[in-house]
Amino acid sequence: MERTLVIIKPDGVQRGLVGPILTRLERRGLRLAAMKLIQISPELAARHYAVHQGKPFYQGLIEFITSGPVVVAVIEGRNAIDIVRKTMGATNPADAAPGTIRADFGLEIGRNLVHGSDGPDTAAYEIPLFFDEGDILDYRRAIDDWINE
Ligand code: 3AN
Repeated sequence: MERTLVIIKPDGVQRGLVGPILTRLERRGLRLAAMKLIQISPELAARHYAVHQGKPFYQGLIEFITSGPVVVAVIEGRNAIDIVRKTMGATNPADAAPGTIRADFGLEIGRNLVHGSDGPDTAAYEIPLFFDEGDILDYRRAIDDWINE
């Protein structure tokens, strides 16, 4: 099983799309391992988006992600990182395939609703920024055998 960090960004929370976004991930069979509603501090945002430091959109990105509550979650499943990325769609909602979260709910790159770790190294870096190991629950659901062979 693979774990990935998902953030429902301030636009997703403000627009009342927490449920619909989580539903799309849950419906695929992915399992919630941890989740909370928080407001990200500028310091935490800087650590999370460290790779984007110096880029033209960096300041706006930090301001946006800290502008209101977000839902952060650890989501797990087989190939969870790639599956979540494909379910979210391309970074720019204008380029995202219909049926993806970003295409179905968004229009602009700076308001793209959701974040998902982009690889195993990124997930390993991002998850501990938001969760202690003890916050991440290891459990099985009755439906798991109907989702995974
Ligand atoms: P993703 O979230 O799909 O992994 P990244 O990691 O390339 O995309 O970018 C992180 C975030 O930075 C994006 N979710 C988006 O909100 C923002 N971003 C990326 N590129 C741009 C851009 N050219 N203009 C404005 N915001 C951007």
